[in-house]
Amino acid sequence: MKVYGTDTSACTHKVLTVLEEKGHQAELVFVSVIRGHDKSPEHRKRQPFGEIPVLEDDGFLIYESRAIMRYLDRRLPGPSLTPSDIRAYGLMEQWISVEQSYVSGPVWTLVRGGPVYEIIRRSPAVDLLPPPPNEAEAAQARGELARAFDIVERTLAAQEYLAGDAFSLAEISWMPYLQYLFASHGGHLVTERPNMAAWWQRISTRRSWIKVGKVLDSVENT
Ligand SMILES: N[C@@H](CCC(=O)N[C@@H](CS)C(=O)NCC(=O)O)C(=O)O
Repeated sequence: MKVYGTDTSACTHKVLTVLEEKGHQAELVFVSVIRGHDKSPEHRKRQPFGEIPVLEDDGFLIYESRAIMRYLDRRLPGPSLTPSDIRAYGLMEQWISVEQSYVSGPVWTLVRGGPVYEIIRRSPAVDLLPPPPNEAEAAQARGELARAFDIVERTLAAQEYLAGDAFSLAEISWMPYLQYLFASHGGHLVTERPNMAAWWQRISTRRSWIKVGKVLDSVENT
């Protein structure tokens, strides 16, 4: 298998974490957003929207990070990351959807206001990038995250993981964004919520995440 992306890309992290959890090796083919690789005709044949990641499995191509997570979980042997109980399964899907609908967007707004984005903006692609948020936009993003995180906090008062009593794809869909939030002066939104802080401690110390969860630290790695 091949994964097209970079080892500091949040969307690619979801795919790499599932692979690690499954104990499966895949080749990471460096396709950099900042260098414009993702918009090349060659990459658009793999991903017509010009984004990363893409998975190639014996000639079969699939894109969209959350679709790839689900594909890999069914495709590969190893511990299942999808609950067998139908209600827990539904909750896993609910929390993946919450991440996509209410969390990743405001996290990126805050990332654009923080040190990681200063690194990204040193790249030649700076003119193609949106500007950092103004204070009103950043405050709105913090408010949106606070609302979502309060809901998570209440959920985690009664259970250890989003879907119930086991780590699942729901955690893997959230972790890359939380990691980037911590790297962008937004970690207090997690740590000031005790249940969420304990959950983050639990999931971010997993062997898979320790290996995968790298935040961009230089323009060379973009
Ligand atoms: N919905 C896509 C989003 C992928 C995405 O946003 N990838 C980013 C890097 S993490 C990217 O390729 N950005 C390029 C761009 O927006 O032009 C997925 O989940 O795979």
